[in-house]
Amino acid sequence: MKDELKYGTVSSEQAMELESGYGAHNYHPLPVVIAKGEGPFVWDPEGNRYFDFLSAYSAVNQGHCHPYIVDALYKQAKELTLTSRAFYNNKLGEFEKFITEYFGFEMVLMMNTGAEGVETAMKLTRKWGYEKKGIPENKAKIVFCENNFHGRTIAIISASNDESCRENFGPFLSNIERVPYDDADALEKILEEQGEEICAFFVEPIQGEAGVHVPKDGYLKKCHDLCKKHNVLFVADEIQTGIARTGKLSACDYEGVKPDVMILGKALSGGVLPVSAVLSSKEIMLVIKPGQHGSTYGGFPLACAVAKAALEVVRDENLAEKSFKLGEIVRKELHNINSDRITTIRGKGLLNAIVIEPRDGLQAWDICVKLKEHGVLCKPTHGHIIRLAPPLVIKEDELMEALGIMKKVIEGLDK
Ligand code: IF1
Repeated sequence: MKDELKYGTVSSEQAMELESGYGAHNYHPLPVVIAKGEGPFVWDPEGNRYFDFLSAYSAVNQGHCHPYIVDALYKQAKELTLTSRAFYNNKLGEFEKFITEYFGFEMVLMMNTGAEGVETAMKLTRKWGYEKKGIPENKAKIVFCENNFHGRTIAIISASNDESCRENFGPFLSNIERVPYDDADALEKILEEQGEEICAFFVEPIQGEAGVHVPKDGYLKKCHDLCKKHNVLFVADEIQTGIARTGKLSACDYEGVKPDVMILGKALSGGVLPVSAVLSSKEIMLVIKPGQHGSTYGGFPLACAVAKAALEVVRDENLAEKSFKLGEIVRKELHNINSDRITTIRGKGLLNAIVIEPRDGLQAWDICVKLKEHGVLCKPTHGHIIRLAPPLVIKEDELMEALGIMKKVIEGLDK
């Protein structure tokens, strides 16, 4: 009898074979296996160390396995993990007060994944549209942006124009409109034409998946004001841009915009377990009555303990200020890379991306593989864009070391 592999002792080779043999092929991971994480670093089973420049798509802003967050998980896990909302528990109410005061809203509805947060916001804004705005039954429309990414449920991909997210998953939801991103005039036009039946406008303050597209200054403010004028709810999806990632607590803070509804996820729990939150006002939130929406794990005691600790880390370690300062260093150093393969550098705080011109058969993917071989992990999005998003706890000298590796690898392509 072949020795059963003790769980977690597999080699990189074995880990990749096992995933390929037993797991759905719904991802195409970079050929690297992670066995341990600490701060901005991860290690493979063979002990090689890498800088993590993806941060699990901005879910690990506080760094891998942050001791304060893991300790909160450990303490709560020994006390009480899950009650369901059939009963009260001693953690949810305290956390709801904490998070609403932390972000400046009146009420919160806790869910688990980001997609569930977006779905919740879609249901909430529709219900508000019927019961508060007076939109006729089943006529409510929601406006999204071209090239959005809000998750992978059927309702959310109904709003997507990315064929790879939609192919053969139809039929899709109706009453969904899309306008070009970073074009307030296009939003104004649809609001003037169909505003009576539009309940909400959903927007990412920076489009992450589309390639870290930063809109022009004032775009969010203009959209917010247009929504106000047409009695349409402004919904900010801050699942990737929130929690200090872009150099402010929320990306909307750059324009002083307070969304009617804000959706959080990912780093809300510091990458420890899935926690999402929909924040809004009492007037909007209370349209959902008991029994009309929820989830077994939504806001469970373990999530509340972990998320409170994760937010305390963001506050006490000044991660927004760090992200802002280090982000300026990143963009400056990227501009110092002497290679015309890099055609664009963009981002805010520690959410950045470089656009790589494919040449000599070398795509962004190949460059990511070379970077991996030199100890930096990142991944391309949409073929030729490499997103660069290290944990916000990275130290300046560590950041400079990683950027030095990028400079060496990318300049080395043309030597
Ligand atoms: C994948 C992308 C990033 C998000 C925004 C909602 C969600 C996400 C702005 C849904 C999730 C993740 C999903 C993950 C890869 C990653 C991603 F490439 F898919 F688009 F980050 F850009 N709103 N983004 O970015 O949250 O349900 O995943 O918790 O699906 O491949 P989730």
